[in-house]
Amino acid sequence: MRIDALDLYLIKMSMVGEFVTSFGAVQEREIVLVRAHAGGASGWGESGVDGVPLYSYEDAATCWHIIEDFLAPVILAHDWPSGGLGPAMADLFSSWRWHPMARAAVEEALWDLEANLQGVSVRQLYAGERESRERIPVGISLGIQDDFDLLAAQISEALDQGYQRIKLKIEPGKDIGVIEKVRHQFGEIPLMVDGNCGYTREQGPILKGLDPFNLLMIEQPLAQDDIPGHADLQAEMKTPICLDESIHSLRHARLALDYDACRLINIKASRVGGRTEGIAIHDLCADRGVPVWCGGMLESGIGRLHNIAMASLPNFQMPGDLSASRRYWHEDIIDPEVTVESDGHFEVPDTVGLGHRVREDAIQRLVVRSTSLTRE
Ligand code: OSB
Ligand code: MG
Repeated sequence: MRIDALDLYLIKMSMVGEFVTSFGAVQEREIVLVRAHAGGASGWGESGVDGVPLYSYEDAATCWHIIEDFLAPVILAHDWPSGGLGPAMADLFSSWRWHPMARAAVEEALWDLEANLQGVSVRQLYAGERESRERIPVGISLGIQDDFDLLAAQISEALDQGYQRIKLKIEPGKDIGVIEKVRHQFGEIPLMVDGNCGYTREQGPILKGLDPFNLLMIEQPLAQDDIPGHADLQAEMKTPICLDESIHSLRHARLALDYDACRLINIKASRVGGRTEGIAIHDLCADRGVPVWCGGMLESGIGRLHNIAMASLPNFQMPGDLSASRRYWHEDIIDPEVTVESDGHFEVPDTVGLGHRVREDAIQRLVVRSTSLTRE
């Protein structure tokens, strides 16, 4: 089978509110979308990149370049099997180095294409032989907020909306004091923090100072390339460490678990080069008795639906960063939008493909660059 075309879109979506982390503030996202066509069907994927290389070294321009100049020519020339497009792509590029977010976007489009060709759900393809759940618990990630009253209002609103755990972004100087106040005001709500690599090893005492607050976990406090530092810290803390930025592959996940550098892993397909690798990390963690959860990259509805489908796999044991469309967007590019039920769950679609319609009209209004790549 041949892939007939890959369409690329760069869209700009302005966010409902600014999102602040230890690495910077985001108010508008630059999102690269991919649509793959074959056999009269198509499929959509989204990369986790943004306009500026803050969370990752990739940005929208490198993502576009890698797909257009390197991935697409190989994909369009390849003779594909009639099933398993996602894993086949992972295999095809297994000796190529990095650029996970560029690969993940194309790989997602191939998974959705395949689901549409076969008339099954993306959820069913991601689950394969595994059980998958119809409903998944949902958590929310709240950015750094200088005004505590505003943060408290956001927490109250999230709890009212049913979100089953609250993640707060922290950075040096905006950590222990904030968490102390949150515990004082909200009691034992399911609470965790994310440092986004903002702390040095020397700031370990601050991180250890979070131990008395009974947090579900502390996510990625130290630098992304400091797995041993996280291992030393974990040995001295009772709060479980969860790695995000440090895990770019199955091998990183194995290394981190072997070193006891974390007790949990946040899986983002965009960070690990695609759903095939993400699911392999899910399976490794399941074998080792380590729970995982699904992270987010402020995705539009397309990436969000792929995340929700993947998070239906059995070892996604904790609520993910999978909030409703309206948490980030005035208007999402899918119809219907993703909504959270009052008991803090999402229904995982099990109809063909992603299960929601992609709004091409909305994409056309938001697009700043597009191209359609076809065989020579
Ligand atoms: O570290 O998980 C993170 C957003 C952008 C970049 C990194 C992260 C995040 C979030 C929000 O925490 C996740 C989401 O709701 O999409
Ligand atoms: Mg994180």
